[in-house]
Amino acid sequence: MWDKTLIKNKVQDLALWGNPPAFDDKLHVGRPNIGNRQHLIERINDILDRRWLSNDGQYVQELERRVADFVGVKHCIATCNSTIALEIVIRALGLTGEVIVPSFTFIATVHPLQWQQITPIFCDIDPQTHALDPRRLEEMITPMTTGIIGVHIWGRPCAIDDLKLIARRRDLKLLFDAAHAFGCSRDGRMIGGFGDAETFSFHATKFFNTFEGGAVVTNNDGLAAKVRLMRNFGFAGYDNVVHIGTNGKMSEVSAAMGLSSLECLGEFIAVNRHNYQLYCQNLAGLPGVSLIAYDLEEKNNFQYIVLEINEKIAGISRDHLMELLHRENVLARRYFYPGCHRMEPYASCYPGAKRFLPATEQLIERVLTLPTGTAISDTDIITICQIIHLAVTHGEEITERLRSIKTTLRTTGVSPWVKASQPKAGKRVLI
Ligand code: T4K
Repeated sequence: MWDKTLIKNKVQDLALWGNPPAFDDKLHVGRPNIGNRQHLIERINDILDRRWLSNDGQYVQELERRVADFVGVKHCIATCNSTIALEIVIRALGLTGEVIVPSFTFIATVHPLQWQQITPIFCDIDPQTHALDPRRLEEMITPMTTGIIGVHIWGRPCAIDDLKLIARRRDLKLLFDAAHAFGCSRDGRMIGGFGDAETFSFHATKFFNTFEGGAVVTNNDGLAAKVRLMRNFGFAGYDNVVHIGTNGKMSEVSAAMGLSSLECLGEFIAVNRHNYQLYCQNLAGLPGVSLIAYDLEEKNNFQYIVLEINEKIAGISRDHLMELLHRENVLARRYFYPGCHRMEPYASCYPGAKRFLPATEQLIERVLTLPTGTAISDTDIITICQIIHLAVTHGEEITERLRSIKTTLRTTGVSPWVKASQPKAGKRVLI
């Protein structure tokens, strides 16, 4: 099935040793999908003609209605990004003291707590799901605990029912960071309607984007009203501030992008699904390399292609594989390394956290995320898989060579990659 003419099929061909990379242009994880360009431009012209650029404009209201309908929730409050959405809803829910969160997540799940002097208590994950492990959760609860934030990491629903049971039993608020999970379902029900509230990210790097943006979604009328107030400084009308608030509003141009992206949502998901299947086919059976599975009975957005590298079996570490791919201009990412508990201010504030996080500590050394989305072609994917095959087939040899080069660099100061800075010979065709 592979196009043999594109293969880098010998270890000595790798860009690691100064050869030209497999790709002339960098392939990014998180390259934005662009929706219907013509409709976007028409909407932007309309915004400019009407001179209504922000503050609960008509496109924001339309996007909120459409997202709420799509997800099947009563309320959607669009925000300027999902970090602010989290900050607002955490405050609106009255969370204080300690809140339980995974460490294996993007830092924006955690900062909104610390930002409001709430202590994040890092709980370990289930190594199978990469999400909060309910079996570890209860032991993290103290009299100071007021809530739990579950993360639907990679768009796969976390253990919603178990978290719900624990939250109910221990009288805790339950919030879901659904930044990755727009368009995903659990038991046929769309993510967005679970817990006290959920938050989405519509950042440029998400498969559905509003340039920057996010939303709080909830079925709780009182909470929705509060979040709406807080998003706009607490204004209840001209000159009438009735609540603490911030500026969390989404702009009209962002909403226009959102509406144009929504029109193409099915297409984006179909492309992501196709890419995922292509990666699955082309990486199948590779020892020590596994691709995370999505439950195909559910709705998925397939926006993350996540590999787990078991160095002992693959013969090459995740970091060496990433380095090798970067040299080929494949900018694979090791999301969510090194874990929030190892980042500041958490590493200094809670230096003992890692004792409770063995599964997290193991996973953060293994995970590698690959490019997908509408900006990448089948040939790109097949070539990436070919490079990974080459790396794993010759894992020990590459590892050994890399180590000795790095030792030379340390001892002599001479860059082993000096050839890489020579003028490029263009894309090479091998065999
Ligand atoms: N909760 C979770 C679980 C999250 O994952 C996130 C965000 C949040 C909360 C907070 O959501 P927001 O407040 O952002 O709405 C990126 C995104 O910036 C971030 O939104 C996302 N998660 C995270 C997983 O990925 P970085 O630091 O990796 O971004 P950066 O600048 O390295 O960009 C990623 C790649 O995308 C690069 O290779 C370049 C490419 N890119 C990026 C942009 C913005 C493009 O090709 N074009 C672009 O316009 O965080």
